[in-house]
Amino acid sequence: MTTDVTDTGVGTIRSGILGGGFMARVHRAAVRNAGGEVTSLATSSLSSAERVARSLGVERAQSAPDLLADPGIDLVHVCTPNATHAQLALAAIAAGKHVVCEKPLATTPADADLLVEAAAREGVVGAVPFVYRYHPMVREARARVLAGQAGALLSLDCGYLQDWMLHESDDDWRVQSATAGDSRAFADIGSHLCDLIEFVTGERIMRLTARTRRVFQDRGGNTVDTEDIAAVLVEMESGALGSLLVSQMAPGRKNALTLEIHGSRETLRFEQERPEELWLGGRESSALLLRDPATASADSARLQTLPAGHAMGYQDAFNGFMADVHAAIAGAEPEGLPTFADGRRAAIITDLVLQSASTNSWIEVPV
Ligand code: SOE
Repeated sequence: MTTDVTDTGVGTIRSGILGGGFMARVHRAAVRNAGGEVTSLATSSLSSAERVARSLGVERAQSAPDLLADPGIDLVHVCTPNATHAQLALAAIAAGKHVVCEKPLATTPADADLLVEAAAREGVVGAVPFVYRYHPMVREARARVLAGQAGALLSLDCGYLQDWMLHESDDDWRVQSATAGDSRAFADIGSHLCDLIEFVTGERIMRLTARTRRVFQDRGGNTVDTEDIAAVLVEMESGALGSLLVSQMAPGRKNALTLEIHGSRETLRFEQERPEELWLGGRESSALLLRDPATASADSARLQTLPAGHAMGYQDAFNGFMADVHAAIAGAEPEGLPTFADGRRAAIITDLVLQSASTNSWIEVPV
């Protein structure tokens, strides 16, 4: 179920996308699904913007300054290399635009602070696509934990594994801190994992310790100064202990986010590559809960746009996120929308992971 913003007097929300890679394609599809329009796109050059706009069916290619200044654009999507996120999002807010900024929201906590403050000051919606919150079975897990069905939180066994940076030739702007920020793997995907842990458990990470590994020192002539792998231990508010393994060099793991939560009554396990399922482990028996609107909790049911047995996936989760962004612009307060405050939280945790790795110590995480 999506909120039809045209019924709320806001009219059709018109988006402009900064960036032309994979995420630009995903954002465009989600905007259209939400009833919005992508009217403009900008990349690093007008010629490439024209090519990408044509391929995505976007009516106009503009320069980034022209797009940001365009009075016909309501919502700006920042889908550019990490190190440019903060400045572009701040410029969009200054122009009175709502903003969806790809993670990491900013490469430093200080810049993330500026963005949270600017969005609040200008009264615009600022959202970060922690879209795994929008898988219906993640909402089922959250509903069970918050209702006490899992019992007291004891421990967590989580990971986010990919393999697309495995080869030396897989280098791109992400391998260097000048364009990616000081963290790569953890900022890119560890941020999703920490957001999901706190979202599903309803608890904050209180302290952590981390080790990071950089496999290549050099890729294709570029010095690599960002990590490929991070191993993190966390302690939650309840005292529960968790292990997180984040790697972009795990052969065969394409986008394997796994969240396993051990409660005193039941274990819940969600695997992003099997998003229709939630495994419920018990001392006497276990079960595999399959997505079904007929038996869903309220917060999960509202995200279910397909009947049971018709698999919903990654783009559906992104669509659910974007529908909530449009609803928020229309004045609603959708449950679980990840905002710039959540993006700042991720920037803080990422910074502390690097600090812990460099000092080989446990570090307190501010609430
Ligand atoms: C690449 O690691 C990536 O596209 C991330 O940037 C996304 O946030 C994640 O959802 C999928 O993988």
